[in-house]
Amino acid sequence: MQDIMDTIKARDAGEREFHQAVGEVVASVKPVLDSHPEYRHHKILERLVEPERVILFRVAWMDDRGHPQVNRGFRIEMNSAIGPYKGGLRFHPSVTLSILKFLAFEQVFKNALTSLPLGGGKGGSDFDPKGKSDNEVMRFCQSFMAELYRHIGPDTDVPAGDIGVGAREIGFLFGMYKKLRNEFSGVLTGKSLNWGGSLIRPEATGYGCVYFAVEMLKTRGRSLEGKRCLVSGSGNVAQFTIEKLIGLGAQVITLSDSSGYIFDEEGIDENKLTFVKTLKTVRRGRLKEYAEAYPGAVYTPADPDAASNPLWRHKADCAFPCATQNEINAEDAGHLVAGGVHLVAEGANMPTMPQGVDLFLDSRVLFAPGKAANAGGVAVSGLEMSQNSMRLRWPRAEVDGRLQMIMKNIHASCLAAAEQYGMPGNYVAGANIAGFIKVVDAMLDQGLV
Ligand code: NDP
Ligand code: 2IT
Repeated sequence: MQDIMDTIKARDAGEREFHQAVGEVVASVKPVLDSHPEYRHHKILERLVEPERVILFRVAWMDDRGHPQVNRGFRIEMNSAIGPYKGGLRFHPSVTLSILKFLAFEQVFKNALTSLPLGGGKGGSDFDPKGKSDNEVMRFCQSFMAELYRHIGPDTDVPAGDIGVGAREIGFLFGMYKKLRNEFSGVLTGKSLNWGGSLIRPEATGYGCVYFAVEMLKTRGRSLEGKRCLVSGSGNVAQFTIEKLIGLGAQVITLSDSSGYIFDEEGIDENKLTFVKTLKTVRRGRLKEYAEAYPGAVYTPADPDAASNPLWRHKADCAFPCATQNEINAEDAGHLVAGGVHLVAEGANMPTMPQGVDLFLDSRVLFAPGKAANAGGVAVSGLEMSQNSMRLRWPRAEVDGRLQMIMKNIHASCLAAAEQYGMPGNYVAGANIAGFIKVVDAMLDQGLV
């Protein structure tokens, strides 16, 4: 185990987030390797941590002032043992190879947990859509796809959205793919409804995360009714996490963006959520405006030098981090536990740092790692692919019903795997082990390729 970590630290020097994601999985699957010598014999871990293919390319585009701009584009095709590469595209200035490799690695196990035939991948760019006009975003997306189109396809690699990539970007990317290939296919998911998208895909990650939380609470005879909930982020995942929490009678008292956070003691109701959706998705504004619209709420600007995030200091029952990676450190986790939080479900990918995860597990917090709790998004992407292949569209209730069933099944498989390997109730170990076994057995079946 130590050898693997030493090797990737030397070979992939500086890829901090990738090391973090691999470290967690490697630690979880040790008992599986101990009882399956064939996995070690076939060097399964060594093969898993090496992407099948990494594509890195220049994205040149013209801004509105007529100035050329250059960004970097990436697609990590991590593992195709159980299906075509599948995973989102992230457009954010913080994007690096390390971040996309960690996301692609997590995606492999997450996609296996959905029980759908989806391999793992991730991509994106250090392009920042903030402050760009629609025309600039369109030109960037067209240039990005002018390279990516030769590497993807409905049976090869099917990208979707992630941070900074929503319905607008998917539309521009799809338009360019269709023009270059002369093909109308299910090559991207998260498409708009009237040209191949699936009902419930926009809601899926947030709703799925709450469905997972409901399952965890049931194991202790509890429900979400009347629970005070902390949510971070205010994008796609946060919005629909809040929507489902409100629907199930919980009270949501926080949300955030990269500039600061809102504390609304009275709770975010449906009207306030509609305001947030319009603000963030249509007007692309800053959350600060929430406190101007609702004077009962308090806005606190983000302090990048602070040792901890004050959002996690509010007393609550449940927490749903839905913004980005490493947004809960050990100190934040300590505040959450001290403030009464007994459930944490990760809507974002890897929002909790390893020491925070350990603290939650030691404190018997019901803790759902992102690769289990946020798998509803990619699961409904898988259902969008099925509908595209059949040239059919399922009704809302059908997709939502399938999503609920998938989240229940993921919850059950995590618990069963954790129990089988002597770590009952540990959803981190359970998710890693259940996802790992499915992928590595497929790799062994397919030989050394
Ligand atoms: P969006 O772009 O819709 O929203 C992202 C939100 O997080 C925004 O509120 C944004 O603030 C905030 N944010 C982003 N980066 C940072 C940062 N570095 N520091 C502080 N705040 C930040 O993205 P999504 O909602 O789609 O994604 C959120 C998380 O969920 C990510 O971890 C993503 O990987 C994960 N995820 C997404 C899925 C999906 O289907 N979309 C599926 C599964 C996981 P601001 O408005 O200021 O940018
Ligand atoms: O992290 C994720 O699972 C996503 N961004 C969604 C991926 C997808 O293909 O729908």
